[in-house]
Amino acid sequence: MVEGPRVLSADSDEQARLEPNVGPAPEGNPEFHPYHHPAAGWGAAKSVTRFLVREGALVDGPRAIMRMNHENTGFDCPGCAWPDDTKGLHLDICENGIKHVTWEMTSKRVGREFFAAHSVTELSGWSDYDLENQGRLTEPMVYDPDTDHYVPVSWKDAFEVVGRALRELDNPNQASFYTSGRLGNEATFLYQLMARELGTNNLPDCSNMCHEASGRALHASLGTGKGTVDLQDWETADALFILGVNAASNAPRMLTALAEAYHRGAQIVHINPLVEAAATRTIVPHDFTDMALFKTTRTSTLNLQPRIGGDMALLRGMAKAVLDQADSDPKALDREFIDRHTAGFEEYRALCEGTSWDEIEHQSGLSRADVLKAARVYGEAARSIVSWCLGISQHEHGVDTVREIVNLLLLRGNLGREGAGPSPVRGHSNVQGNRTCGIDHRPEDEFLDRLAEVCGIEPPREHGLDTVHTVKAMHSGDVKVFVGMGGNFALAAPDTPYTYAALRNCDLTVQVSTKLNRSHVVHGRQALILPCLGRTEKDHQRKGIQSTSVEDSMSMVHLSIGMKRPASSHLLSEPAIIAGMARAALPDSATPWDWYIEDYDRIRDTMAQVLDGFEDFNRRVRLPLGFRIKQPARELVFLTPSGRAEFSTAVLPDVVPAPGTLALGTMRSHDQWNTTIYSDNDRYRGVKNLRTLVFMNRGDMRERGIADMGPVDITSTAKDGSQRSLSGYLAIPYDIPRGCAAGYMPEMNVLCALSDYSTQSDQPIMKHVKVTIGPAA
Ligand SMILES: Nc1nc2c(c(=O)[nH]1)N[C@H]1C(S)=C(S)[C@@H](COP(=O)(O)OP(=O)(O)OC[C@H]3O[C@@H](n4cnc5c(=O)[nH]c(N)nc54)[C@H](O)[C@@H]3O)O[C@H]1N2
Ligand SMILES: Nc1nc2c(c(=O)[nH]1)N[C@H]1C(S)=C(S)[C@@H](COP(=O)(O)OP(=O)(O)OC[C@H]3O[C@@H](n4cnc5c(=O)[nH]c(N)nc54)[C@H](O)[C@@H]3O)O[C@H]1N2
Ligand SMILES: [Mo]
Repeated sequence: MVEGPRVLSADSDEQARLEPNVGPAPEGNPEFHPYHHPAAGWGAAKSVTRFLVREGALVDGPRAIMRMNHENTGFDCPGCAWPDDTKGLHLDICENGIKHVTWEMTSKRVGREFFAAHSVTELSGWSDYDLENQGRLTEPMVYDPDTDHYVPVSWKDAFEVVGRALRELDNPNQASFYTSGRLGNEATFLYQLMARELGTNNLPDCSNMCHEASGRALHASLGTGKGTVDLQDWETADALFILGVNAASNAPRMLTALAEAYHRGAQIVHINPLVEAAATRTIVPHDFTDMALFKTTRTSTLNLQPRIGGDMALLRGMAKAVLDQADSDPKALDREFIDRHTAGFEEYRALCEGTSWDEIEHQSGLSRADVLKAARVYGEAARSIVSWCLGISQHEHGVDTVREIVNLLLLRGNLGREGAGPSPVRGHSNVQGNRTCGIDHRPEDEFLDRLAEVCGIEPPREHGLDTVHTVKAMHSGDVKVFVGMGGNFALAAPDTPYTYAALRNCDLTVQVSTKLNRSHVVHGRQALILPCLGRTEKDHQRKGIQSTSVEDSMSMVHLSIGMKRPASSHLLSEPAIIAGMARAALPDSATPWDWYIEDYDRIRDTMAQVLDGFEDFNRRVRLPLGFRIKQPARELVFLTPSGRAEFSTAVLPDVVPAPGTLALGTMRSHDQWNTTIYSDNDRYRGVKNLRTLVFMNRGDMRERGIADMGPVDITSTAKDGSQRSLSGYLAIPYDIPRGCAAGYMPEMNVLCALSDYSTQSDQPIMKHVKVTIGPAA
């Protein structure tokens, strides 16, 4: 593994400034060998050990990991949002969670000497891997334009830089406050309070790129923005449908649930253009006997590979089959449920009848026989759960597709009872809690009313900017101050060069971070790096060690308490940083910012008064497993206009690529966390030492004269006709349907036009980029 920086080998400085170069230098030649081993198990154990050694965390790492995800005594895994196992050994951890924690606990540090030694222009030439790999940030830094270096600044002065910039704005809507889904609930609440007290709802978050579509769809159909099932439901379902998620890499703890489901005889249907590792077999990593005996468990009973974007047609086909079946077998439908709890059934039935099998086959890319296989599983199961992630949401018609999932569930009353319902797999560990606690650019009036009453502020009523529109507004100069509470906005957002230009056009960019990343070197005229405590670290405040709370994918809220000594004595907690900025920006504020920071129980007491479902917050969050936020839809209470669950009736979109073009999905490798790349390997897909790749169907490669592992150029065409390209990528022949291609984010954000967002959710279309691919020129 390289330790020194790798300078980008771009043709020009300008290109180096514009194109991300994310991964580490390859250890060797690119390799591709299809993977035939089970997911998790010993491959994962080996990979973890190598990683602990590399990060110098061999002692602290394992000790911390034993404290992870314990009932209210440890810290919450800062990785994904899969809920914690509530029984057994409490060893509910995974390879990627361990990597994630270890990455935060690294013994490497990036201090003032580092910034003195390297100018920002020099650092912009480093790969993203090398930036993050310098270790933990240790003290606040401010950009000095005269020397082009970051220099140390006191916290007080740093807050004053932010305060002055915000006070001097003509209008509070010239600032935008981004959240990445790591932020705990208490910090989240203070952050939105600061923005709204200032007078703006410009609260973009990573959810705008992630599950915005799911939230909007569930809201429209069921009157709740969240899934309705919990882990116990997963343990009692007869059929699990898993759509558009690479669970073995991105929600590895789901493997345990799948293996248990298989053992009890449940049907497990994976729907994904790629047969991912979770759709094969696993060795349950915390089952020591299985590990010792190399005993594998199947995690799938049926795999279907629709074309990219073909899910809605498949779901419509399944619904059509269920309705056909009902002609001869009335039990195929749950008529009582439909009559009592839903609206719009007859219209939906007519729509299904009017959709031809030809169209379903053409749009899904699956044969009628295959669609019927999935329909049969669904029809025979008394209790079904449908689970999904980005393969469903990051599409033009993401909202319609999630609503189609709900349509299908409603037909057989798969809602509001054990073992049944919709179950989106959320991304970041607290992305769901962020929304619950007020990060929303389109807040509801009732929430603002309560915020006004309890906190004594006058929150703005006008909707704010989301991620895409924040980039646009920075680009045009309408937003002048950007604050990033975590995350790596420069690389996570689409249209990399455009987003870079937008950030560089700001008067001030502020990044609250744990590690150095691209968003620090792509900055505004003034720039601050504010380093914060990580979730694994002890948070000392006046009234003692503080805890924060988080909400998982299944609406469980529990405490997280750090146990490690902070990476540096100069770090502040995220709540303290927010309070510092708020005091400086709002000198006349009546909000007791400092008093809140002394004891987070005080923040929670206020939250209990503002937020639905948080009554008695401080007591309930300290129950052994925390508490579950009420889910009205789960109780068959639908906060929709009709007071019922609403069928939707969208016609099938045309997702079939035009002749000569392909639909490209951007996704994660096994060895990365969003914009953080751990290595150039993608173990379960059989790739080593390579990220600049594109997975293609062999037929599509042959047709274009592309050799196996041959270099290609990729050109995307946006809705507005503009083109973007990447060159020198290697084509990997892969088991993926004709007309489809896939490669890695964030590199491929270069191909995603900012203007190509879904008209249904404003979410960037990251899974259906229209491209042409040919041999490299
Ligand atoms: N280790 C690790 N864990 C993570 C993350 C990480 O980067 N690393 N990121 C976290 C975050 S923020 C999120 S949002 C989640 C993301 O979790 P995922 O949704 O698994 O993320 P992606 O890697 O984008 O994978 C998308 C999956 O959808 C499939 N797919 C693509 N297009 C389609 C389609 O049209 N239909 C169907 N049915 N499938 C399709 C792809 O083949 C791939 O399996 O993971 C979270 N967990
Ligand atoms: N093309 C394409 N683009 C995508 C996606 C895709 O599938 N395709 N997926 C989208 C999705 S789903 C998401 S969620 C976004 C992710 O977007 P972000 O959430 O913005 O990005 P991350 O890579 O998760 O952020 C990593 C950085 O977070 C900081 N960090 C880590 N831990 C902490 C902490 O505890 N506190 C603070 N303050 N900072 C911390 C570190 O400095 C690290 O460098 O990317 C989106 N972009
Ligand atoms: Mo995400």
